[in-house]
Amino acid sequence: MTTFERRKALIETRYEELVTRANIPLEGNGIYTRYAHPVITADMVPPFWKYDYDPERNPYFMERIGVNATLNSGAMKIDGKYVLVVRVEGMDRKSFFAVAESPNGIDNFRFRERPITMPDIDGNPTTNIYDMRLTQHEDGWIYGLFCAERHDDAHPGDLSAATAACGIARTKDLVTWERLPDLKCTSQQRNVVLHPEFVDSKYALYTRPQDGFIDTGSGGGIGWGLVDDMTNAVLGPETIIDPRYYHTIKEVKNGEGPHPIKTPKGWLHLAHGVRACASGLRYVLYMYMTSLEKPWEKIASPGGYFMAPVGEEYIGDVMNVVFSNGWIADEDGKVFIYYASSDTRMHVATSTIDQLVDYCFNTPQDGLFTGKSVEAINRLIDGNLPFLK
Ligand code: M1P
Repeated sequence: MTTFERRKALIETRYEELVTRANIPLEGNGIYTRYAHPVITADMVPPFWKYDYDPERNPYFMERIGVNATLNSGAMKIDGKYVLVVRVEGMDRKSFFAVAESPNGIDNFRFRERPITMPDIDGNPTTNIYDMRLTQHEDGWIYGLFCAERHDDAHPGDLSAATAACGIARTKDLVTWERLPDLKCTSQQRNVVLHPEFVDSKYALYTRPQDGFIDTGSGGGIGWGLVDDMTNAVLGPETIIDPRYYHTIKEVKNGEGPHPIKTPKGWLHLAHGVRACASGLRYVLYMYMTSLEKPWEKIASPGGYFMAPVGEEYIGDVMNVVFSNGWIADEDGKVFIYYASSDTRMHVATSTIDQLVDYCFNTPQDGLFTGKSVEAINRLIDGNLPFLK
């Protein structure tokens, strides 16, 4: 057996074992169920995207193109399949999108034959694209909104100076994409999400105004704004609907996750909150709900985080991060929450609309002061005492 044959068989066997591995639910806090294994890792990218399969050109069966991470994925259900538009980051630090599908949403995810070829913008190529939020809009199109990153040429001497804009593309099948002009607005935008329904006959966006590429600066939180036409999207006045607060999980910044899910009790939102600590930034997930009639008006705001990294989730390229930009609500009320840990790999957690709405309305709000936190615990204890006798 040649080196080529031995290594090819080994790599393919390992890959096949990984993509067919059954996932195992883990009993948790009663709000959602985590699973034992990530749903997508860099090792689950097909070997034929990475290795040259010609024994003459590649006698040692060496990897030619490496993948660094598979992370922040948009999600939707199409033709009965659970589909992720994964942010795949190559070893060259460039991210691109690729579709992976599963029959059950919790394991057996496989990438389609090729990554997405995202058309670029004439005369203004994008250095990096990532974190797509998918929206099946009532206008009939599937939109993908993502961060489009370019060097900030206003600072020619600074190679780290970058700009973040909201890239926009639309498709009917996730295969062929029509790239539309980036969102026109007054600030940098990395976390923009399209609401699935028209509001006053306009497209509605959840935004996150920021002063710079990393810092939100004066940007006060998750914003809301309307757009007349997605083929030439110009953001109207932005209002902050979910502000940042001192000494909370979203002190430094926050951002809408996937588009909210419509429930009988209101729009259910998943978002990320960021705070600073000695080891850097800590990214956690939190939830809130807004009114069905006025999706910009908050009606429930459970305090604290919904999900933070545990175990191996703490470790990766950017430590202490969980981030979600994709979830799927099944018709029977089951919800699949797809989240990345530490900018490295994708996981799933499952719950139901009932549980998540219950969580939103019955988790005490953050009282913003330590005394209020103790009051909330005492209220719970008072209610529990009769049951403890
Ligand atoms: O590294 C954590 C995350 O940082 C950014 O998110 P935000 O704009 O909210 O700070 C993004 O680069 C995101 O992709 C990344 O996961």
